[in-house]
Amino acid sequence: MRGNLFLFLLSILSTGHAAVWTCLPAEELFNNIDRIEHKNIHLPATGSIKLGPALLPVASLEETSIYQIAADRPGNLYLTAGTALYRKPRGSNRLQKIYQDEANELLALAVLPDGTIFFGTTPDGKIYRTAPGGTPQPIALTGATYISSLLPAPDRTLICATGAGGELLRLHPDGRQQTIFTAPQAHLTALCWLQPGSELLVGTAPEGIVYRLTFSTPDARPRITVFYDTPLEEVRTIVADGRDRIYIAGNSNPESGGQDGQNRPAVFALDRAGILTWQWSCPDSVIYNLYLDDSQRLFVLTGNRGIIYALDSAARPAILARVEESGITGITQSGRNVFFGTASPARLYSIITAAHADSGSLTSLPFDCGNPAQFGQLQIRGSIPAGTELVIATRSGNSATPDSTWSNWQPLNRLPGKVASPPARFIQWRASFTTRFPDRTPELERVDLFYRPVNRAPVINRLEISQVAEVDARRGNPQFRRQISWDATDPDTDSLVFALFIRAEKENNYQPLDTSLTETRYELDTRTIPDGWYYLRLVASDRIDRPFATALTAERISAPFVIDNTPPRITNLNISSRRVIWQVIDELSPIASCRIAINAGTWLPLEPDDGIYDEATETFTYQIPAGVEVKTVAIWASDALGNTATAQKATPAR
Ligand SMILES: [Ca+2]
Ligand SMILES: [Ca+2]
Ligand SMILES: [Ca+2]
Repeated sequence: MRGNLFLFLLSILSTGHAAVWTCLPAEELFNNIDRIEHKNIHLPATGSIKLGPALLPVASLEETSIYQIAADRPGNLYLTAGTALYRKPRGSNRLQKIYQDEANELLALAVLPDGTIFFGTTPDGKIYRTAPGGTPQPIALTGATYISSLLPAPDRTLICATGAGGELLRLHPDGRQQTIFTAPQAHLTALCWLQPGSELLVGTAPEGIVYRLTFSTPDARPRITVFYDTPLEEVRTIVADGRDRIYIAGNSNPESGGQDGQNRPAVFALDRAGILTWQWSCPDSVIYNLYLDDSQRLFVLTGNRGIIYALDSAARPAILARVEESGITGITQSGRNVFFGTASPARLYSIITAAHADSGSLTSLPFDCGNPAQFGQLQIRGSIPAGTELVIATRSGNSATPDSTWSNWQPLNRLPGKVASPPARFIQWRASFTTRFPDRTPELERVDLFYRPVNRAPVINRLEISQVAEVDARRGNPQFRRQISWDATDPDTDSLVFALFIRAEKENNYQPLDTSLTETRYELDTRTIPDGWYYLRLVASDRIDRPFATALTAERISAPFVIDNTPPRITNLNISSRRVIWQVIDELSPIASCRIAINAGTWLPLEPDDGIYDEATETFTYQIPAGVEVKTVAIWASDALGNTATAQKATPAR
């Protein structure tokens, strides 16, 4: 295969505020397979996704589960399913039932190269033998209730793992039966030759111990040591690669509090000395079987999602295949084909690991842009060899989970290309792989999708003009320069520019004070403005950061406020022998304070006749103390904005 690597470099987009959703499908989807749709995809935990192996359904069975599958040298296949034994002749997809038990399950199966079949029945504990082309004959009654595993030995004897007495039996061709080991555990669950004839591994339950039995001669009692004590309850299966690597799969008992991570099913890789190289924790609820393929990949057959994982020599996992059935139980090689069987329901498949399925697809998780967004370019990193195709389609919607309100899938015409999905908050892609050559597949390592959140308008939270403090008004400190200030934000963190306007209460139109403010304050010199009541209008715009067509504004009108730069008037000042009387009148504002000085003396504070400074006209009366002869009177008054007035009067000469 020519490794055409199309590297699509990211182009630099000039759109302001473009964001990119980068998805590494392997990393993100391997652990989320229950949230995505995928079919015929090889999905590793890291790296590239590609077409999975070709899977072919061969036959459906009426039983619930296939237990074991084995093949003879010519390539005929044998399988046990429930209480039945089937044969699939080489080259035919028709299953022949060759044995049907009345009540017992056929958990254990062994097939010799010449087609001789052994199977064990549970719970009656019998072992049957079938010569090639013959009918099954019982050859042993073990007395055990479980026959869980049968393993032919090089000396033509048969090793039988049983329960619930934990007995390991050797069955001789003449029918002689010999107990070679009785484990302290109730169940012997798995058998594997470490060295055919002389070193045997025996898995057990419920303590998950694997024993090593060493035979000096076939008839001698074996030397027994513990090969490995797994932290799990059940040793399900043991596989040796014939060199120095042994794989043990174990399950925890779900009733003893498994499934919390620590007690997940696991695969342990050890060397011949029993030293652990790695262990892999399986995300599924049970491991049914292990299988080493020709390239030393380890297949892990699991339930209850119908997944076959492939582990490489460093325990890096990939989802190799997934079927509709909930469990994958038995597996064997026959010629160049590998066959596996399922449970719930029982179906036989062939899997061609050297060939890719001709099509497959996978969806991403929906991506949340945070707000409605418009979509731009989609780019991939991967390879699309000649004769293969990779089509990316997208759909969008405003609900976190895609439903009927989402847009339809719309494919991109080319890669990289423009996403056709309408603006929405969530988006999802689907990659469809096809190939015309079984040895070629597109690969997909990374997807980048550009989007731009739809512009949102600024928000003005406050608009105020400074007031003259009451204490300043009383002291006669007017403020001609008034501070206008505001708070404004943009939800997209756009830069804002402000326009400030003023309008007299009696007029219709606002007059601009400044239309390109970038600070959030403005000093208003009121001396250029006639007295009266006014409103302010502030317009905030994000046009600095947004193209004209999409820029948005917000506006706010202030509370009415008064401008008054005219002092009050002091009128009707009259002096008699007993008292001084006068009025203070302002055109616009309440009077704030008034003082009197007699004969150029100290300024004395006064209250109005009605006792409260609350009107634009206040009347004052000053009682002249007894014995004081008034020659001059001075009056000082201020209005609510601190504008001041004075008046003086002398008494007429007598
Ligand atoms: Ca904005
Ligand atoms: Ca005034
Ligand atoms: Ca008053």
